Amino acid sequence: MVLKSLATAVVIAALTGVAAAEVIEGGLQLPVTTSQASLERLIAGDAAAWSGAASSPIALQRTPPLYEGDPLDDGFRPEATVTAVRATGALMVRLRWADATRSEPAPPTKLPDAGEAAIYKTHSRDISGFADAACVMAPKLTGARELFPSLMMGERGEPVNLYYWNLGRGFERLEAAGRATTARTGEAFPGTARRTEEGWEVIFQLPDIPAHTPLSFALWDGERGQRDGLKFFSLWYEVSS
Ligand SMILES: [Ca+2]
Repeated sequence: MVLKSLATAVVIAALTGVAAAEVIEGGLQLPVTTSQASLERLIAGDAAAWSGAASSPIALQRTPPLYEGDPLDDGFRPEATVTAVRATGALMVRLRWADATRSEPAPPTKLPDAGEAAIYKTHSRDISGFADAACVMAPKLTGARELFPSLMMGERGEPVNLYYWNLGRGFERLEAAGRATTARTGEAFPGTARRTEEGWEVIFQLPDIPAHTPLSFALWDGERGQRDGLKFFSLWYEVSS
């Protein structure tokens, strides 16, 4: 009787296993395809090199306004997809999203100082404009885990790598261990960005991050005044393989 009950339980578990696993895991899955294509072709966005890889829609949230005058959440979320390919010694992540505007701060301008014409004051940034940007966040502790770190840039004891692209600054790895701890490393990493008919396609060449590591994605539209913590962001997606 016990055995039969046990067997029945196993059958029920087998029949409902997929749904149960989804509930228990709780996390979103990021399918990963293994590719024999060269990193050069993948990072160049070569259609044939990426052709076998599945693209998944990214469910995006928006952070609440952080600064006075920041726009309120109007409910808009850009259409976005992620595609991941494991290649020689790297995890290639391609983000595509809709963005009607190519938002780039104006380059620094030199204005004559009020006193002497020979002295020039350089404006380091045009504060009226913000750059389009994107980021892939990964915990430094990679691999399978029961609990995911905080989406707020990790937390103490749970540092994260931020693979960040910005139209004005290019590709740069940042680090953080909690909100407002983001630090620049001065370290660049390979990536490409190009305008598409819909918006942006940005390809990140990440280290060979192992299966089951969670990744989270963030997008900024400079046209909407987005910068720093004001952005679109996703929950954690677990790298499937
Ligand atoms: Ca834009």
